[in-house]
Amino acid sequence: MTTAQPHKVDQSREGDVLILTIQNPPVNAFGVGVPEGLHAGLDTAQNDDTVRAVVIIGGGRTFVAGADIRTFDLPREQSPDLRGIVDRLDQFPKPTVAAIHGTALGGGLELAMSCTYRVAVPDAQVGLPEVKLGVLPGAGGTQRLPRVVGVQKALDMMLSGNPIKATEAAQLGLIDELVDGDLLTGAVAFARAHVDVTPLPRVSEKTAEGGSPELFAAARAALGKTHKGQYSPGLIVDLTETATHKPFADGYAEEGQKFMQAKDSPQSRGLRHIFFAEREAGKIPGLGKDTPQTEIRSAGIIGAGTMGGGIAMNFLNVGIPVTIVETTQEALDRGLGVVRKNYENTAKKGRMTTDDVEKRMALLTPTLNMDDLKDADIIIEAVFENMDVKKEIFGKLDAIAKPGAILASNTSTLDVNEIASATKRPESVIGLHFFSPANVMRLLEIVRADKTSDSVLATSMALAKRIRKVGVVVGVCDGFVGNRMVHRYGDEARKMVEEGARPQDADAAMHTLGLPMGPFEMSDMAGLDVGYLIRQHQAKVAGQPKPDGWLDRIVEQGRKGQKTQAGIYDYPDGRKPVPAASTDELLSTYRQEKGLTPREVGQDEATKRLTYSLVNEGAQILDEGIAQRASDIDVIYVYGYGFPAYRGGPMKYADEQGLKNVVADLEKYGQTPAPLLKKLADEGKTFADWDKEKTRG
Ligand code: T1G
Repeated sequence: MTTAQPHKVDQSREGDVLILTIQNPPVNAFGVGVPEGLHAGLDTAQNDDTVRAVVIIGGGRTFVAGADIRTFDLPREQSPDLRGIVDRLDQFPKPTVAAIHGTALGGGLELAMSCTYRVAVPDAQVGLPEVKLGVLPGAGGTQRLPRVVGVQKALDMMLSGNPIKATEAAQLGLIDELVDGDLLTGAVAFARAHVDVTPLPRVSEKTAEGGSPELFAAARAALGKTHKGQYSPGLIVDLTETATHKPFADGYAEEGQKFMQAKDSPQSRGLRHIFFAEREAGKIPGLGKDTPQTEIRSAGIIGAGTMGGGIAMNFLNVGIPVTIVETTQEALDRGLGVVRKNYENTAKKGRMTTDDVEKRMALLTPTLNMDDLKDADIIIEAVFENMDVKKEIFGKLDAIAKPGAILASNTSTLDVNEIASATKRPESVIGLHFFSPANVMRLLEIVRADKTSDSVLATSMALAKRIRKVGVVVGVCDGFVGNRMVHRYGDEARKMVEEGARPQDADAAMHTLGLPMGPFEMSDMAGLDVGYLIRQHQAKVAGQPKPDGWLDRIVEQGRKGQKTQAGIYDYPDGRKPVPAASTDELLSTYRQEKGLTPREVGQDEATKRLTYSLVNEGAQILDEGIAQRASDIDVIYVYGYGFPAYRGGPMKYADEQGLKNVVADLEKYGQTPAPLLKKLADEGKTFADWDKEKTRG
């Protein structure tokens, strides 16, 4: 008989076993109502002598996926008391069995580790991902995990934040039994088989094996590289070390304090912001689950260059066959060769088998004939950035593609409305802007053209998730969102150098902020000639004089960037940028000729000018409706341009600095604040406020 509790835990009986089923969809986060329901269940178990064991299981698709992240900023007394439950289970007088399917993550695994036993279905996953939210396991995880799986494995799991499969967890002793067949049946049988065990085994009474001063020193040393600029990883190492030489209670108390410190850090706020922003980005007002979608069973790609090949890999990786078109056999062979080589490199690193490589390559069909795309459910054009060429291709596709096929362009800046005008089916045309390398970068800008149908948009969003991309809907304008903002950022960086900064000063400022590359390292990597040709073309079209900026002069010296081993920087080893004397000389001559008096540009000024140029353009983009949310812009910058997730993205970073301060600094350094930014600052609001008001409609 099941008695549904006013809380989020149902109680039922299987003979002498009490079953507590957590019902908090969609992922059984340990939210308000869950601890209360578990306490009610444990009271039943404690006060009823006919109950000899307890099974705790998740309702729906998973066990507990962790503490409810939305409650982190609640006052302590309103926050669900996970530690209270964990403490009670740790000392519970009757055997308790956590029955795991789906995921047991964070507080979910901590809950399970405080039970007497843990059983799981083989495809379940367990882990402590708290570091990805800028915190640390706060309900005993740093003290229990090392006591179960040993110090090194515990550090690997807590610092990577990645889950392990239940099969591996069983080998490590973290899972006591794998259940083939029905989980609940298996868990009840396991509980029954252990009702007479005394004393009950308790994880908190084990010892954490395998620690050593060298191991912890190495773990700390690695953090500078693996978790640059982050706060909670160091605390995780400290607490793991504590678990090796202090009593459980002491380590547990220390963990509680350190968790509260980490939870209130700007880095945790940034990482939690991105966690939810990524999920919000997938929601499009007006598009619900009932929006019809096309089933994508096959894809066609036009162009087997770096982008076309990389895009193809995303489909092959999830088993979607791809027909790839080129104009010459040589280009086809080269393109397929690159795809194969990428997979073989992955196989060499042990991340896939040679059999996997062959399976993926077997799904890739090369052809010189565009007619072979006639049955594809989606066709992605990935040729070079020329409108005439793209329109010609889309005109041909219009005649070849089957009715209802999605016709997508991978353009990074061009007008998707104009591309769509080359077809008689503009409702089927959309932009899918992949970021290079397309098989690695997770961001996918989904460019909604004026006539793109809801069904094509919904299908594209679902496809993004299926091919493991983070899809963000953007509107049509030059550069959409990411590249439009980066153009402004590049303008400001070039202006700073005109005023006296060295390129490496601008790049260093961004490194300090946590970006892997600054504006000039990025330009050198992309190729300086790309921007050069755009500037020359734009000046010609506008009837303006030929541009003669310092960067134009560098290109005219034949220094096109990393690809020519010389650009703004020199590349003696082919990859690592080294400040170039020739750039210093060119700048000195340039400034003399232009009558520019160089001045020192400090790091604080450089950071503000560069970061706020992104924020300012982002505010303008929001105002024009090109992006749906400020948090969407954050997702674009974190996943597409390496903005540190622990800063939350440029717009979140601006909120943290205070928009009034951002406006003051923009004006101080000669940039005009965008009207929306100015308005929010004047009203004492944040971009987050704007998002809330906007989504409230
Ligand atoms: N809290 C609140 N909401 C959550 C949540 C969580 N822990 N996990 C997911 N959601 C929401 C999510 O926002 C989305 O909402 C919906 O559930 C589906 O999620 C003390 C402090 C479990 C692998 O970090 O990794 O425990 O958009 O789209 O792709 O030590 O969710 O539908 O409104 O991601 O199937 C540790 C985070 C917390 C796990 C499922 N746990 N979640 O993936 O669905 S900190 C985590 C995930 C902690 C303790 C500490 C994934 C998933 P909406 P989804 P999915």
